[in-house]
Amino acid sequence: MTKGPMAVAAEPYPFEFLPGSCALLLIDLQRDFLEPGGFGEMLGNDVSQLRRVIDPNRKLLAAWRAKALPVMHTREGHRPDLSDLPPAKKIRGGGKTTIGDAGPMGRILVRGEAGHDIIPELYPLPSEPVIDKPGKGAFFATDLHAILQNKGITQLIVTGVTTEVCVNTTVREANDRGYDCLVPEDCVGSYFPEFQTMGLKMIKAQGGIFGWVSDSRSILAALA
Ligand code: TIU
Repeated sequence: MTKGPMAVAAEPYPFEFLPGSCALLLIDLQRDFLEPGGFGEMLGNDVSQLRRVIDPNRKLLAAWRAKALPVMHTREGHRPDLSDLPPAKKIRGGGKTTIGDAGPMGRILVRGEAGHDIIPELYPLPSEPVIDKPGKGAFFATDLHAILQNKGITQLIVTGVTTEVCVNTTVREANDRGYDCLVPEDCVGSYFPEFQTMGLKMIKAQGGIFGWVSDSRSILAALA
């Protein structure tokens, strides 16, 4: 396929980029997942696997802001009274310390706590909607779909963590709701290198069954 002027080099084929209809959606770039001493590390995960996404996301975010294009952020977490925390999610894993308990940066994945908030490097501007979601997908039990529809958005650049969990779930939910999703591989991260690879392959397989995979450099080039 030929590459048009607003096409982003991507797999499995170029992504026809419509900047006015395309939001940058940053998934769960929260302190508890990315920072040393947070919940992610407490579970035994290597946070350096996630921290490499910070710089590419910062560049993409700066470009979106410079062009006044729509930016949205999500956070995974629950109400302080845990009324939106499914009991199954609370006890999954059988750990001593679980969601809602006191953790290294406040109560784990509870809204309003330090660890639940977005890392300072990628902190939202007051004008950028922040979607607080109780699940892995950003569409479940949130107003994201309504906000996107009201803004006339049909395409999403989905970045953040983790590739195979909240990024993949959100891309699948978005796909079923009619959005075209592009995932820049340097802007998404997994604690597990094999899941990073397979999580991206699953999106772009079978002719782009869930969407497209590219990188921040190709998106910035199309935007320039
Ligand atoms: N945001 C997100 O992906 N939540 C997770 O729990 N991810 C894990 O990989 N555990």
